[in-house]
Amino acid sequence: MHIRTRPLRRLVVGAALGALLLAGGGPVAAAKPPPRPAAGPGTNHATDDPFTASRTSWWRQDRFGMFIHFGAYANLEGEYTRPDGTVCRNAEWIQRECAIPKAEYEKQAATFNPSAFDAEAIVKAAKDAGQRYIVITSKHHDGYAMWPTKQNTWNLRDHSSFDPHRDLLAELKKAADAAGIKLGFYYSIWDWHDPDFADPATFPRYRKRMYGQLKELIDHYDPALLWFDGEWDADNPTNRWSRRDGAALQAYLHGLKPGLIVNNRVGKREVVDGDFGTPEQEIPAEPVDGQLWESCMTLNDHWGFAKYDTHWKSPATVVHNLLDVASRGGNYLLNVGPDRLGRIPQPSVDRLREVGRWLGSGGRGDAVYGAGHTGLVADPSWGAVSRRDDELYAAVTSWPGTGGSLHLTAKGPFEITAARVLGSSQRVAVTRAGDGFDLTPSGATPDPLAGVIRLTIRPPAAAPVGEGTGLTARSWANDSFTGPPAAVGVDPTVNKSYRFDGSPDPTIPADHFATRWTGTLQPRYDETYTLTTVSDDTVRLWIDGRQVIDGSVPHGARVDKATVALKAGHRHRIRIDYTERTGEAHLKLLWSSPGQEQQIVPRSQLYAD
Ligand code: H79
Repeated sequence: MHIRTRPLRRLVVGAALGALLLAGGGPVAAAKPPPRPAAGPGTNHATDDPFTASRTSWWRQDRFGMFIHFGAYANLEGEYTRPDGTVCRNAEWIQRECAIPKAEYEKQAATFNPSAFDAEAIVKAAKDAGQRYIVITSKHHDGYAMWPTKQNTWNLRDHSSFDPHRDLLAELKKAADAAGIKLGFYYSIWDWHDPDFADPATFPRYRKRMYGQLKELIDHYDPALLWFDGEWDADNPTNRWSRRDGAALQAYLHGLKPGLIVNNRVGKREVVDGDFGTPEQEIPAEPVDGQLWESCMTLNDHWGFAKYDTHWKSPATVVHNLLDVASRGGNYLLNVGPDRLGRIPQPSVDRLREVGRWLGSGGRGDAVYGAGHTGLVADPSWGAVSRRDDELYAAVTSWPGTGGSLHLTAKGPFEITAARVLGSSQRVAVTRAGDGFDLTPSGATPDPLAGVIRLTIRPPAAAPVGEGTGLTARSWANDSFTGPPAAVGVDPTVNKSYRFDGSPDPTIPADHFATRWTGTLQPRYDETYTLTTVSDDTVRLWIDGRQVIDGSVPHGARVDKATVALKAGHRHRIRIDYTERTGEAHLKLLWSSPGQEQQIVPRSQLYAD
């Protein structure tokens, strides 16, 4: 939002445009300004900061979710016997990878009858595991809809042997609501079944049906989240999903449900796409720069049910993964693949229950729920450390032998005032040692999966929350900062997603503009901060007159970082020069430090000239 605090000096082009609009018809005498546009010049599509918005609050706290891959492919249970008798194995990609003819895949789907799908049992399995949200495939790449969509007949009601009076997604929604579990839907953009998908001439027809299906999902099941996939460039069938398609879809969804959380595959999986990044089958070594994130992972080696796959992860591995993820500020979405009748495999249920037992005893969940990354300590080799308020949770996956200790490397100035092992009465001796602390527990690990030592800390001294109102923003209708600015105001935060059609002001067109932010930046800690910009097309950042980021060669969405020693309460001069040439436009300013988790630099710490 661009708040004007000073009279504007409009460019001639702006005045001419205004005259043109007036001449275009309508009551000229109307004195009221037109409502702010939802698109076009003057629009910023970044409506909030996902790192701190109430919209994303549940998701940031909950940390642990259940992914469910269930579709017509489950009916084959991972094996396809070709006409020549040979067997081809896969799971949710079986139609494509085993080259099953379309007619044949349709024929097998007609016998799909997940009569044993028990929404309450599934929700209970998630709840027992300590999972607080569920994301289920509403439609995978095979295009088969798991609800009675009105857009086509390639769905569970119209093309199966399932009870036509049942609706799995409605059943799951009801059970999830009753248990206080959030429900979201996976939806594949890439569609192998719809004949209109691959051809640019017919794609608009597909898109209309896709928008129709997404509206059905939102209207009928009110999902908390949409998890897109299949956005990448692909052949067989050709996938031309573009960044422009992604921007339009995100705006459409936002219009349908402003509180919706959406993953980055709604666009092209870039740092500016959606609300969160989606590392798949991997855990990033550090917090992901510039965006929230969630690692999705299988419990064996397949997403969909594969009857031959017994390569299950151990409960210890799952717990360790969850602890690693939480300590880096991410979420963990752990998959189950129900069988042809809709039952979660027993080995999955058993493992989930064991993970839940671990999380639910001794208050160990505090190391995960509502906990996040801390820069106060280095990642230890013996486990992972998360922070929740003024407590650190040292999750120990290799507990020391008798008398042995665990070293904690401190990266910021803090004290440990108390230490205890959760779910155990043993004592922990804390001594200063080398670059940090040694923790010496008096006994053996309280649990074979992992033990958690809760450390109460006196955090680094913080200056009070500031009284800033944002930075001065001057914007030009050219990309060279030439002449008088077209708009001057104060921006509470530097958090802009103009995308393709927006700009800083209705008088500034969507291409070839520039903004210069100036004022002061007031940190709350005496620490080395990492200042992060997410930019498209160019950015330059100065702190106290020294240039620390130079992204002046035009580029697509990109992250730049600078480390700068700042002084608590001191007001450091800041200047950001940003330009948009053509295409998409984005610019965000974030910070993090040992005492401060990554966030958009808040308004209270920014002061205008
Ligand atoms: O829905 C799950 C997967 O089906 C989907 N994303 C998760 C959440 C996914 N799509 N692609 N990939 C995962 C990675 C791509 C792997 C591929 Fe292949 C290698 C595609 C073709 C070769 C995997 C292996 C699928 C077929 C063989």
